[in-house]
Amino acid sequence: MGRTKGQAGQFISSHRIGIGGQLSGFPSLRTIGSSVSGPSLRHERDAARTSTGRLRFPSKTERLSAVGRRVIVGDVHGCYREWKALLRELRIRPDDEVISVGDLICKGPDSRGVLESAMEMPNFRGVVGNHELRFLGYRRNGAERFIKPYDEAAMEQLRDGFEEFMLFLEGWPGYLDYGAEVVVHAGLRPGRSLEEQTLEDLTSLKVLEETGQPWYEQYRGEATVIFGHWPRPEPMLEEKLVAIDTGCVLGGRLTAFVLPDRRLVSVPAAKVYHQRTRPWGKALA
Ligand SMILES: [Mn+2]
Repeated sequence: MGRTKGQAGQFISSHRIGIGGQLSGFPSLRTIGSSVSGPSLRHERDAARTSTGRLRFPSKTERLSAVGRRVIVGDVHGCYREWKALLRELRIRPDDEVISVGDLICKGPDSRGVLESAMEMPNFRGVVGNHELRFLGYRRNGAERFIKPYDEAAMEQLRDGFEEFMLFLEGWPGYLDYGAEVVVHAGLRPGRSLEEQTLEDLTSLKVLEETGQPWYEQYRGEATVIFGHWPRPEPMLEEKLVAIDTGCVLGGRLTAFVLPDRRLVSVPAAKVYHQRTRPWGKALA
């Protein structure tokens, strides 16, 4: 679905599906080419011959089920058990696309297990979160001087085969643009097109300095933005804004947003893995 110009000229995209979010000076993050099959290819493949020999194309409903669902998962933070439980709950099939909003790793008990599981999935995609970005930074600049206390456990978990994990994370873009929906880790700065967003904002934006308001209160774009990063006790489900970080690692829940039916599915955290240092929903996490 092509998008028209939104207010303040936001989020004009000529691509059906686009990915991106490069920050100049951040060459370690490469964009990958659009690898989501376009609907036309799918239709051709899924067309079946009828008894009269004519090609019969699937109906819209059949097409959606053939193409599979788009399952967008909130911040996992190494909560392997909940990650697996959520995928089980969703009855993930091979043709479903599973998309992480980023922050698959850090703070939780098993960053390695979560990453390995994602790497094995045929239709997995991720957008980069601030924690992945920091690990990619460690790889470039050395971790010693910059490492955060809670990174040490994840570092240890990822030590064996570290480079392979980093190569996997390096392939994640700053955003995924599906036309009617955009997936991003943290936020979009109002008044800028998708292409103009910085990786810093895409992975970390919470509050606008000028107004002290959350970025999404100023969002006037046409696309529905699905994002994580900002833990809250309940997901936010609005027409144009879907927030799905429900603080699993803090003892909350792991939440997925399922398209095309716009359904929220979540599983409870088995325990508090990481102590919450701020009230729910407050900035500066
Ligand atoms: Mn985050």
